[in-house]
Amino acid sequence: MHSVRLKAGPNLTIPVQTPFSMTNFMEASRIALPIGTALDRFIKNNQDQFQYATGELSQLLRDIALASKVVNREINKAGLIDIMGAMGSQNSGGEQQQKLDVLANIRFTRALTKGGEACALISEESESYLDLNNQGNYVIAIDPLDGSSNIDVNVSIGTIFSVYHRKSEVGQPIQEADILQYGSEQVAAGYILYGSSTMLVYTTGHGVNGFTYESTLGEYVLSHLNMRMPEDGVIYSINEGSANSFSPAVKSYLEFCKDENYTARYIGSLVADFHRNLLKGGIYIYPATAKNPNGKLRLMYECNALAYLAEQAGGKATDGKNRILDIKPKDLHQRTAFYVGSKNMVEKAESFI
Ligand code: FDP
Repeated sequence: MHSVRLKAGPNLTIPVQTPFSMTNFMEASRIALPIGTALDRFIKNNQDQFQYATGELSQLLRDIALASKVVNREINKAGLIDIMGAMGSQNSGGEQQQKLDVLANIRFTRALTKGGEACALISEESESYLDLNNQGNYVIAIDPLDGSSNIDVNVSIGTIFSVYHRKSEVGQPIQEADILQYGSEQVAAGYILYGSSTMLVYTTGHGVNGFTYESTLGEYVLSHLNMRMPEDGVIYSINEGSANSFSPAVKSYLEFCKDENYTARYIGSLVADFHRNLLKGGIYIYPATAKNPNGKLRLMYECNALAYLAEQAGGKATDGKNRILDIKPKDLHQRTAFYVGSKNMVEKAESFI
């Protein structure tokens, strides 16, 4: 033990005992500790699992990761500069656009345009799809910033993305068949959760892996290898404020949850509610309501990606009856009821519908 003297005021010094050997040991272990596998290396090491031109998908994922780092930086500055609050404009669904929604849309669009791998971009923020580059092989559907109502109050928000391989030949104009694909045709999907830490979670159809953003390194580092959603759980997430307009079946399922003493958790940010249920087990439900008779959530850039991730992690996703990934989209901004989470919980909920 060493003793050092700290100045506590103009004339006062306080002796402090510092365990130097312990400090040195901790510092040495920190330095010796491996950082872990960075996202780039992980993508590269697993390229051969992917059926198409592997380098392109890797580049796409890197573009998304890079844009998410910029968005993450802006979100972290949200209280300091004028990027909170409404833009005064509306998105494709007639909802108020927040400044950060618009900013995130610009960042992801720019990254995907410059990357060159994407030929078209479907976004919650744009009425029709964006024709990016006829040479690109991939169609991306994205909700650049999900959970808008939580932006101004420092609560977790997210980005959700789906990746499809185009059907038409490269160089030809984009066709409707390139855009309106089944969720089951996704070749990759994922989300970024801007929470107490920022995480990127994705799948290319070979399980689900999660990466935590190490801000001092500017890298996503593998933190959750081969994520599995528990088959059962005790958490149910639903906006019960709308319960008056739920169907009798949904109401009875909620009674069942209460009889079972389940725990209610509803952040109101789909990505955050999904992520918690992925780790702990649980069910997220957004059913049809009087206000949203077809459900509120968007099939193409919210539900499909999460349904793919859920299934890849051993969970389940339906609209109450049908597998989400088997719903044929007729419209870019189509809505659906959404039941997603632990397999047994989703099946139990379905038995009420
Ligand atoms: P938001 O409208 O705030 O963007 O995707 C839409 C979404 O959030 C989900 O993230 C969230 O789970 C849900 O809507 C919340 O809707 P309610 O406020 O109707 O519960």
